[in-house]
Amino acid sequence: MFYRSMVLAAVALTLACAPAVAQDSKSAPGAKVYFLNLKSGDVVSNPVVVKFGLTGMGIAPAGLQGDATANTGHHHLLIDKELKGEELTQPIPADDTHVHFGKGQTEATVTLPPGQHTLQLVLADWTHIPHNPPVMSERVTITVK
Ligand SMILES: [Cu+2]
Repeated sequence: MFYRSMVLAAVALTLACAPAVAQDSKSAPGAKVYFLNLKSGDVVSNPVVVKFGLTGMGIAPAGLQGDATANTGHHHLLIDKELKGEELTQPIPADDTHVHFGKGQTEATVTLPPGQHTLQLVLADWTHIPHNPPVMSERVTITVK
């Protein structure tokens, strides 16, 4: 019984601490993330190579923490998605439309269904939570042949 309570307390404590940690990841003033090789209106073919640009902050793999990761993050590619409001203070989901580059990758190759798609880059900290204020690229609209 005692151990069970301890486990529940530990879980509760972890959940309670998560938002506090998140608020500590400030972005660097003027930091920018952007697409190096894509802009709105581009017509592309599969597979689509997407190159990530970043100035004013650095890249660090997900999961690393400590002073060394100040002013760093890893890239996320949003495909036909947007993050708004509360979503910007929580870990970015991981699925086909929210792609994480937690090893610190700076480019990706994706295959998209033919047609129009929006792409946006979001930098997030080692816990996958966007910085405050968030560092996001413009949303670009491309057409896949
Ligand atoms: Cu992530």
